[in-house]
Amino acid sequence: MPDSTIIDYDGLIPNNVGLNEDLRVRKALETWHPGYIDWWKSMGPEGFQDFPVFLRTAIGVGSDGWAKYGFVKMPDYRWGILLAPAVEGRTIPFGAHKGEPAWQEVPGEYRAMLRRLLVIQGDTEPASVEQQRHLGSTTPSLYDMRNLFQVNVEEGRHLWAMVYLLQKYFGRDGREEADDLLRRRSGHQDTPRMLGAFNERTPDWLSFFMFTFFTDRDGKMQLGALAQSGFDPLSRTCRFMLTEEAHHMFVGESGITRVIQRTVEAMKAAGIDDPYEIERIRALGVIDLPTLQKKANLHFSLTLDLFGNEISTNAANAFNSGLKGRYREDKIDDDHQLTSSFYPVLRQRDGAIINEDVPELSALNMRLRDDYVVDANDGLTRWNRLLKTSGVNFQITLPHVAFNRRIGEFNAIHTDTQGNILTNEAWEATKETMLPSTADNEFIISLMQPVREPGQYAGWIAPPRYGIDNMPGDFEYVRMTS
Ligand code: BYC
Repeated sequence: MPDSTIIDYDGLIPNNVGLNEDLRVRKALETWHPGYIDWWKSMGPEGFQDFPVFLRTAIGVGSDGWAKYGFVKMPDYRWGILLAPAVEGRTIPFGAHKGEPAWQEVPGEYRAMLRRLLVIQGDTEPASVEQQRHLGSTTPSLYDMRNLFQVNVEEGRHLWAMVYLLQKYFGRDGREEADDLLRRRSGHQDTPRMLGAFNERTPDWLSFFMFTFFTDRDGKMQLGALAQSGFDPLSRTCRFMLTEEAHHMFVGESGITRVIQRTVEAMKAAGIDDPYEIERIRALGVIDLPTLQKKANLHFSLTLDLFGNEISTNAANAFNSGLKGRYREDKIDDDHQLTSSFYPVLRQRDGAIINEDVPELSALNMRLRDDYVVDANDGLTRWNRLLKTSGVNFQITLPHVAFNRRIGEFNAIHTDTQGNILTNEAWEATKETMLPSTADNEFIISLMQPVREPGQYAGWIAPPRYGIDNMPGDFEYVRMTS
């Protein structure tokens, strides 16, 4: 096994998986590389590909000092294949094979299931880059533009991570899947991305911050569950991806915090106490809090759909076979086989939403979704603390999990944000009080005027508290000359 603490930067593809000695996989990846660069140039960030960006590049896989910062033109970014160090003697942590040595090769009987998980995970990564590709031209600052591009190049690296596993362990069909990952397009009528939320548009920066807060957090939960996998290369891959993922959620959480901060500052300066004086607040050029709440309602509900059906045989099989665990499986104190335990699932029965205990194995999507809701709520607490200390009488809340759903138990009903079931007529009459209306979206878009002077910020968002890598406030994070 190659020494995974040493990263080889000499070849075309930086890696710590010994690509130099693995000629077949190296050749497959080098063959895939030009198609990836073509995809990046045509579907990646629009318009700023030749400008140096202050980016972080992974240079190690240890817990400290794993990245370095420097100016890079995005197409020259060193997309590498990095796995967290192997844990000696690791065993399969859950399911029917619990306690057996972790797999270093694909277990034949689970090949198709594993490939499907890799493809779905891989598909989300380029999808998000495609969704965000137009945002550079309306950036609120160079700092934010740099963060957007950082997120984008790392999603690109996460695609490489899945493509490596496909190419290395799945031969010809892995190569075909890798090619298809570059062929599908977010929102395309004929060749869409695989999961619903990854075909939605990200037309403005508020959507971007909400997406990185809510949808990247699904990434955190799903990668957390895959990091437990008994297929060791997947576990190690996901463990390293999670290191990068933390920054993406920071971008979302701090982005919304800065939006809230600017709004409450402007309200105070104008002597407005009532957050529902929407027109007066909008006239100040900031985003009113009820609109922020509607955006949170939208992005939360779209993201819940990514957890699949509450009751799922796929999820049960993935767990039983040792491929996909629960979030923080290693911290849970039970038998890790779940053959006789039950889990409460929210269901709709005869016009009411009720809790029903079902065999836990079949409820694993629901359990992961529950863990997600707790995690998302933690993030909201920080926004609400800011609102409280600023004296504005408003709190951002998560809507009920049945609200605005397309997948799972609640896909055929309408509810309000409290989970009260609505008739179609009541839904049509009230939905624009709960989800962004066309007018709300137009207002947000009207604020999206680019600001590209170092140290300057659009009027609807406060500057960050700290620079990237301790850089000063007027640092030119993206150099506007090629
Ligand atoms: N849209 O048994 P079920 C990230 C399909 S985000 C469309 O409940 P399962 C990131 C489902 O495929 C994390 N179709 O499914 C974030 C199945 O179809 P088939 C991404 C959907 O497998 C930001 C059928 O419905 N990673 O990393 O238990 C930026 C029956 O459903 C949807 C993963 O998701 C949907 N929303 O659960 C960048 C991890 N939901 O096979 C990146 C890998 C369900 O019967 N994926 N369907 O034709 C999985 O673990 C599971 O496949 C899912 C679905 C949780 C997605």
